Amino acid sequence: MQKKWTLQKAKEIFDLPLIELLHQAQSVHRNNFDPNKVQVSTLLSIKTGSCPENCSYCPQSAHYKTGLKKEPLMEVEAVIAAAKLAKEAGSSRFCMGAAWRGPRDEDLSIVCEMVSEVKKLGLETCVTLGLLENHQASMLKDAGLDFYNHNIDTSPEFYDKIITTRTFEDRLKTLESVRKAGVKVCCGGILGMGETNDDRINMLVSLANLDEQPESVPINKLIKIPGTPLENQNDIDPFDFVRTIALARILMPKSYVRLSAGREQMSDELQALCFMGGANSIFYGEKLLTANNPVPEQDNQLFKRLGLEKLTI
Ligand code: SAM
Ligand code: DTB
Ligand code: SF4
Repeated sequence: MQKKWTLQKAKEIFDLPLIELLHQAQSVHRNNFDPNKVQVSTLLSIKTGSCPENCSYCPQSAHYKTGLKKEPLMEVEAVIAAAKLAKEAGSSRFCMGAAWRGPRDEDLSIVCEMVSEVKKLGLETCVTLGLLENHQASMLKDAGLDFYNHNIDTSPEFYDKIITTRTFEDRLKTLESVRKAGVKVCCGGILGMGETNDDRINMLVSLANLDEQPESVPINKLIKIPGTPLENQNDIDPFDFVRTIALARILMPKSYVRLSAGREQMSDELQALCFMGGANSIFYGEKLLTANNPVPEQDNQLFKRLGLEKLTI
């Protein structure tokens, strides 16, 4: 059983002088990972828009007018073609996302087919489909799924300021089903939604104190989507962003900490500080699910300038 982190201890770490915090995070990182290797995942939205949930940040929620083009569940062949391109571009993991509250079994069977086919290409597989029942997690496991992404998004205290159509506990229940089925967990959140540093710390303590820590921890920076309630949110202080990454590294030493959505709005220097603080994974490819990501040439250039290499599986 791993040790439980207290809020007070986590806060002390978060509040260290920045250089000391980065040093501690980098030391933890080096004890557990090659410091110059970055894991690379590519996303594909396999079902887009019309989501019944009211997540205040999300372009795909049916509650907000974001002008997004809706798309039904993709054909398996088209998904395989996208996965092949991702592999050729150097991605090691392919993550398929659907804008559902949770899947219906009929749809899940099709997603299972996508998972088996993508796995055959030699890629790690990940899906994010919303809330799952135990039997659905097992269906995905049987199809060969490696990771399930399901974010807690923020602290338990701030959660209902952002989403009211499902609870923090609902999310934890799905994470339990995923674990029980033997699928690895990808779970993180979003920064810059108006939460305090205490909320950020609480979110990380919640993740770190799960019975088993998530293997992947995506830290997203809010992409402000016109039409959503958070479209005019103030930006997070970039140093608080870096502190949150560094704290994630220290609290969850063996997890891949992914510098996720929002990199298009970050400077190269800020991204470099995040890698220094222990981030060792990114989303790669010009699109996230529906929003833009830096184009691959730009990321290749950044990796070259920083002497970083893509991790191969
Ligand atoms: N519908 C599923 C769910 O919510 O679990 C899966 C897809 S959902 C789009 C995956 C994650 O993307 C969310 O949990 C959230 O953390 C992140 N996300 C969505 N919109 C975002 C935005 N505008 N900025 C940053 N992250 C965002
Ligand atoms: C995660 O934490 N971030 C990714 C992935 N998991 C599924 C999604 C980011 C979505 C950003 C907004 C969009 O592209 O629609
Ligand atoms: Fe739906 Fe997921 Fe977007 Fe929430 S984050 S509105 S559940 S697609």
